Amino acid sequence: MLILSFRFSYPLTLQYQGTWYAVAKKDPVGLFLLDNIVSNFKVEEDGTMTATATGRVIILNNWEMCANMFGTFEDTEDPAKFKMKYWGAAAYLQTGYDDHWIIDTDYDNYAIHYSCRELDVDGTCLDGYSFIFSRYPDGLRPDDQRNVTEKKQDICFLGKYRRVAHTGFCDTA
Ligand code: DAO
Repeated sequence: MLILSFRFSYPLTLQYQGTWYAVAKKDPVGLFLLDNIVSNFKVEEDGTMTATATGRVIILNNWEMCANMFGTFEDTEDPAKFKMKYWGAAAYLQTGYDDHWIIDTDYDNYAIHYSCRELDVDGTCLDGYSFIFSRYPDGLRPDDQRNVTEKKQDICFLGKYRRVAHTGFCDTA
């Protein structure tokens, strides 16, 4: 089991609020969010965390659009490991209920999120996805790269990420 070595509990979650740009993603089977992925985290008055995310998707084989997604997080015994219920603003968008772990963050620059949807018989992850988030749309600071690479290795996803472009596709005027 992966032991998280940073602190993620109230009131630190308050520092986690705000905008995060996905700069890299390891896709699950049946990938959904393609690029221009921007997430916004909020801590509600009762202390629970919620998030919105937008991103370019292609649905019904060929229809390219911007998906508006919502997520709510249920606590587990580990303050950085959540169950995330998510759904789209429209009924034809994906819904799900995934493990959602925050593997590491410094709150101000980078964050690594991980989800394993299906475990293999040997305990490795058969179908999972991961986002590398930055507070900046153009990528991680060089100082954070080494740390993020180490964590990608810890979750056995090293070499499986693709860059997430930000072209303004989902920007509203
Ligand atoms: O892109 O294949 C995929 C996985 C989609 C997960 C969508 C979750 C959206 C809800 C809030 C995001 C918080 C990071």
